[in-house]
Amino acid sequence: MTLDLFEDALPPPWREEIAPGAVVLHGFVRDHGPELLAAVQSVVAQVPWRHMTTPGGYTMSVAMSWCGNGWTSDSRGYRYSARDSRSGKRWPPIPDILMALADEAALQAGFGHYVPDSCLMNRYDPGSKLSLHQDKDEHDFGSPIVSVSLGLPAVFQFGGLQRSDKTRRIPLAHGDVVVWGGPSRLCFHGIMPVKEGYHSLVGPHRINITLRKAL
Ligand code: MD6
Ligand code: FE
Repeated sequence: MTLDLFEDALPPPWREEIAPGAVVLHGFVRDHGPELLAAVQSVVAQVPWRHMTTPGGYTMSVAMSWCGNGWTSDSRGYRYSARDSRSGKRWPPIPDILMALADEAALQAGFGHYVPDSCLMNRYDPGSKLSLHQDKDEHDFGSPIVSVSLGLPAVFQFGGLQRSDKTRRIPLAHGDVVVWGGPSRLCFHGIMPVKEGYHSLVGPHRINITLRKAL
């Protein structure tokens, strides 16, 4: 698929390699906020924001929604599934604009064409955070993750393969895209508590969209 949706963002957004296999495309989708937010809202209308419980029994401060292969929980815990185990219905499809964005961003970052099958969305209200974690529930660690930041800024923590490894802090702003794979794919990472603020398009929130190959 060739869409020139993102072409005007190409010359040259500031491309920053934060680790081998992890690239920040600063401002990559800065000019596409309204369409991206509309895509998020169309998904959230079908899969309302929800605060998940961690395996340790904590309620997450981040609210989540998803499309493509989404989360389901059953007696075995959380896992990716094409369907909502409660209703038996498929989760909504990934909007075209997000599929196009994932492909363009993965290409720009040097990973080649990319067809994700899962999209998780996180909404952070001021004070919300995401503790250090690894993304390891996907079946395919060979594919990168494309991560889009919208709304309020945040500080991304990025460490190594051990939880105790030193982390660096990378500021992420509205319109930034992180593409992350290869030797970085299983690195610990998190989001520091989001500061109070108001974004003209998104309001008092940060929204993160991650595109993945999960199944
Ligand atoms: C966030 N992102 O930016 C949380 N995971 O709100 C993630 O946890 C993440 O950005 C894997 C790859 C890229 C990410
Ligand atoms: Fe993650």
